Amino acid sequence: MADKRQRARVQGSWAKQPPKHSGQTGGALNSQSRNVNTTSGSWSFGNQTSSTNFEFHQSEKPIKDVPPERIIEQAGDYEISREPSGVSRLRLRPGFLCSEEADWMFSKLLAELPWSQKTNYRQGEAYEEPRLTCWYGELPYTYARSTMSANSQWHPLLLTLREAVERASGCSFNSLLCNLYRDGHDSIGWHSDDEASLGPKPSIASLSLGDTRVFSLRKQPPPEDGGDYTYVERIRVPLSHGTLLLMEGATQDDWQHQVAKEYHDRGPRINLTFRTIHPEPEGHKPGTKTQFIAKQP
Ligand SMILES: O=C(O)CCC(=O)C(=O)O
Repeated sequence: MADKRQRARVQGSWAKQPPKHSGQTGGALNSQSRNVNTTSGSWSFGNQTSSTNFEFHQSEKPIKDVPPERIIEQAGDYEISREPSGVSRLRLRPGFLCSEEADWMFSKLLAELPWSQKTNYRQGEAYEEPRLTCWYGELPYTYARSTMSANSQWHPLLLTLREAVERASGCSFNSLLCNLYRDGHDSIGWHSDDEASLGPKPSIASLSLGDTRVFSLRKQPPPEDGGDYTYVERIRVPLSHGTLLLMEGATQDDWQHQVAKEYHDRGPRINLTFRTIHPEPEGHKPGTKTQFIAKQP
């Protein structure tokens, strides 16, 4: 992908072969075409002599630059985009938990939460998520065509953390998705948390414990780019032990996020994402995207 982004800096197109001289008959390798005086370039294959003219034409499309990746690592509130859909904002609080607190909480949650590996579905194919998860909330949560059952047996430490996160963020949360990345090979792919059950413009609070991993965001490309992410804005946010990150406003509409695999050693990391789940409207298919609801009268 980096290579593709690099190559994308140079744009242009090779012109089609110019029209053949009038009166010319036969295929591309007829005797007249062999004698064309080539000024721009020619190719020949073995002792087969053929010539083809090429001219370089600058693309009529404007040359686009690949924006440099932005790194956000200092505490603060960051407006990352402003679109018709609204403002997307990140709020970063490294050291939200001091390291001693974060140390014992990490050990306790690693040992005491009911971690398991979930099976998801993509284009009808089952795959095991490359991380362990568990879910807390009065309502179930469906994503990637598989459902985590409602679980109201909150671990007491998670209730304490929920209160602390609610105080810091000014939001209230009724649910929690816990992720355990066992090592650097565990990951979560590009996605937005935009299931209809999260409601429009959800605020999501993410608390990290354990080894630092990079949380990456990429902007949704404009419709004319047909799903090509080559030129989109990108942000990296290293999430260290005890860091709180809030995603707000239109972030789930206009950006995707991921935690990519890493190829050097990483220790385990727990990520707690506090969310609010709303009951699905009647007749609504669980786990489908927000747009579905937006289209309802
Ligand atoms: O582990 C993280 O920081 C991100 C988790 C995440 O993207 C999610 O649970 O939707």
